[in-house]
Amino acid sequence: MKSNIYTLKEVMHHFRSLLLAGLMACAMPPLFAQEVPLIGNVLNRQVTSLNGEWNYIVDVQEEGYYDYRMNPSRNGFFVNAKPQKPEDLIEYDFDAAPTMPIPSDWNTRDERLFFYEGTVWFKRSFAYHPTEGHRTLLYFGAVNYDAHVYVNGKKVGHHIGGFTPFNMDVTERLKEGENVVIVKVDNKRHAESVPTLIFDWWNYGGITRDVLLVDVAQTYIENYSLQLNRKNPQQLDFSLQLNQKAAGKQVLVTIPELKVRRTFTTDSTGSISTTMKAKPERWSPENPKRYQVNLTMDGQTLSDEIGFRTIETQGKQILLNGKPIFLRGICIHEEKPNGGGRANSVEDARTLLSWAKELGCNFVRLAHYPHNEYMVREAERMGIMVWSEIPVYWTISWTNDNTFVNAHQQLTEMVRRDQNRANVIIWSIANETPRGKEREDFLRRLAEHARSMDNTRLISMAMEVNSSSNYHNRLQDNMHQYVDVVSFNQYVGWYRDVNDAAKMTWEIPYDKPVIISEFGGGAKYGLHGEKNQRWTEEFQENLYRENLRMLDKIDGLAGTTPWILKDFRSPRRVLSGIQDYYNMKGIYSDKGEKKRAFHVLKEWYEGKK
Ligand code: GCB
Repeated sequence: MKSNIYTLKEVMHHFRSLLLAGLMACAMPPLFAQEVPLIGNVLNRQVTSLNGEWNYIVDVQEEGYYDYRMNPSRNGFFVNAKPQKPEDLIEYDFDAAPTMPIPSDWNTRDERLFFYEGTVWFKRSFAYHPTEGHRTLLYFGAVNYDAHVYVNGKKVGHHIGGFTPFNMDVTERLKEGENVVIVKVDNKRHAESVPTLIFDWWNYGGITRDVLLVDVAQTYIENYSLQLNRKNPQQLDFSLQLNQKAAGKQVLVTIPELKVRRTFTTDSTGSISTTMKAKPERWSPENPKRYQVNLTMDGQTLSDEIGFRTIETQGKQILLNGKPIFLRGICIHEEKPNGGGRANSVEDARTLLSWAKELGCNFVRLAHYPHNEYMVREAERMGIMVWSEIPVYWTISWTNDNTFVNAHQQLTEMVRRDQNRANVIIWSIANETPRGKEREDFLRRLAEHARSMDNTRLISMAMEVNSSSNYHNRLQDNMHQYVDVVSFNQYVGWYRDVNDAAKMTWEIPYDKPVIISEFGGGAKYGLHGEKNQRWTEEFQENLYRENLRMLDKIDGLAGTTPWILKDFRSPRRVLSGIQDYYNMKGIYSDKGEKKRAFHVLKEWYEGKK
């Protein structure tokens, strides 16, 4: 019988949960007045790019931020001081400092910074001419990991999390003529961060995605969502949010190809939530059809290209537009081919995605964090479905409230940015995380939050199996109840004997589709030998053969995303002559050369079409 007497710890725990739930329910007040909710569809807005050469200063001891007693300094590098008199002592000068192109990562841009994890300051000047009655947002596609942003010497925002966008309204901070933006970027790892202290990819630091000035009206469309209704394929569900609680604003929605032309009026919260009739062709890998959609308010039009599809599950099947589909996938890190560095361009996206296409993929798992917007949009154009993930990974700190708030925010920003992309079918909230009661609490709340923001996509996470005997594997994970698709990683043939593959049996006791979200092994391109010789292409080829045979026996297998498209940089992979700081599990080399396993997987995918 359960006693009604609670320990102090339980009471405190309960209280904390209530407090956090409350905290999450109401939007958290920003620390800086300039921090405003993320705008959607930034790429189709009126923008001025601040990409290009930025001066940078490497600041190992954060001399530019703290004084010698470690108190935040009022006169830090952000004031961009210049000597006024010959005797003035100022021990930094952005304009004399070297430059690097933004977006990029410092690790591959400056040889001295290859392994560097710490603080670097960036500065750029730009000319600005205010437009009467307009507002200006300063938008960052991503900064890894901790960013303090200053405009003309004043702080305008602080953002944590290396893979999602954020923006600030800097209208009042800008002036006619020359302006200066300075960003302090710190990519040190911490136990309470997301991701945490250890992770198997390169911790590329810097302003890794686009920096844009966005011109908007006083009252502007902050974000919107346009989706095909799951139950009624002749109905579109539309919602829109203005930046202000402005009632009575008229928004004209047109979709010329579908002859849709409707005007809606905002309510007292500055929102619209409605439906409209339309009969669009469905977006699918075979027919990645998108429609031009225009939203016009106060004479200004915001356009987008939107695809319409449904994605749902039925028992152990995934249904795209009502029909079962097998997800022929591959995992990808956001890294440029040929020497690494963060990828962030249409060209990078096309290269990586065309390699996946050549393999026969209709699906990619963008691991282990949200990738740049070009990647998602290009995949949508090319007919490739996407699994998008937040970096809740390995030793994540389940009990730290700040960690939860951080993960929650990254999830919000991921969903808000890509909520109109038809190809995004799965939001993933974690990868290989340690079990326990606290985990359940943390991940349940994330899953509920994802669903409350977007109930039109599937939720998953990469789990792990426990073997109940040597060769019998049973997936037993309480989190199954919060996801739509059960996914797990397994490394038979790499972290355990390849000959076990034929003997393995799998039991997934849930009536849900199954994705094997990782399997694979390393090989050095061009290294040949017997199939039992580790690191050879033959070893990896045999591992793939054995694994694919094994996968065919898994009941309810709805797809797989082997690990990984191409070799990628990782500080954990130190074996000289073989790894040299690369994880070698790519089926392409870093240069795009196909290893033998490529052909095995491609052939298997042919059979899954
Ligand atoms: C995993 C992780 C992935 C690693 C991979 C490996 O299970 O999810 O991030 O890179 O294994 O290569 O061991």
